[in-house]
Amino acid sequence: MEKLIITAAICGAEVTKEHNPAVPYTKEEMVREAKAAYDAGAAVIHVHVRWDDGTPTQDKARFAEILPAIQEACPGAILIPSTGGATGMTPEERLQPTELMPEMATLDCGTCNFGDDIFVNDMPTMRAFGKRMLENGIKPEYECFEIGHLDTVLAMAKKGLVPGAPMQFNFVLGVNGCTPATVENLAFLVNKIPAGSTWTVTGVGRGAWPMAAAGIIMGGHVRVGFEDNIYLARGHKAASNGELVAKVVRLAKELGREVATCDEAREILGLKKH
Ligand code: KMH
Ligand code: ZN
Repeated sequence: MEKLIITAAICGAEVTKEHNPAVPYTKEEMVREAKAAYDAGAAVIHVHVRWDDGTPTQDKARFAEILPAIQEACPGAILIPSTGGATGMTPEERLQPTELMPEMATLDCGTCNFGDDIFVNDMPTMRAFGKRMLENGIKPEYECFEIGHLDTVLAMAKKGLVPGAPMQFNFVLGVNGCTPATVENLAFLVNKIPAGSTWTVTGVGRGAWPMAAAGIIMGGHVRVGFEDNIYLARGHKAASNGELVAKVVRLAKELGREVATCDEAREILGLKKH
């Protein structure tokens, strides 16, 4: 089986220090959490940024300050800035990190409920994001929260509206109001992706560890991190993103799957050598 790529989603836009005091807001905290995840075995860091008070932002200058600092602390790591941002942000606001020409960025594949909010990714938004990524040579990570999201982006790829093969999907399962984090749902999605694609699974909340185990044994890749889950085990909050990544490494070892280095992850994802 291909080696396992571990992604750390170190802060997200929704989780706060009130949920877990280790959630990073400042540049220093972001670097600390990224490095802890990298040192533990993460090859990919999914990056949202916040202002120092914790407010989520897609500000280009804030990304321009934090992405290089993370890269310096984590040589060779693949950084995937978010274009999802937080619910309620405009498409223009969300697209800002793509102006920095990252090698990858997320592309969210459809509108969905998101807890009490609605995460809007209508067709004009998706076409604009696809166009930007084609123009700027950015490989998208296609975020699918619902089964219909996958069909939508596959149809867009066929029409050349978003970058095509080899495609990287992230199945985010267990968001309140979206597809539940079950092995059955994950298998359904995985069976629909084109040959030669790669996929990652993200289990949200209590779905985190069952989905991590499923991703490992099904030959996919795994994302963990405070964006998705703050617990190392039931009732036990993680002290860092590094602890969450270290648990994936332990699970992989127990289940006989080797963990990919950054260089190996680049090769698996079809990215340039660093
Ligand atoms: N914060 C969520 C509303 C992404 O990074 O592209 C969207 C999100 C997805 O986190
Ligand atoms: Zn995200």
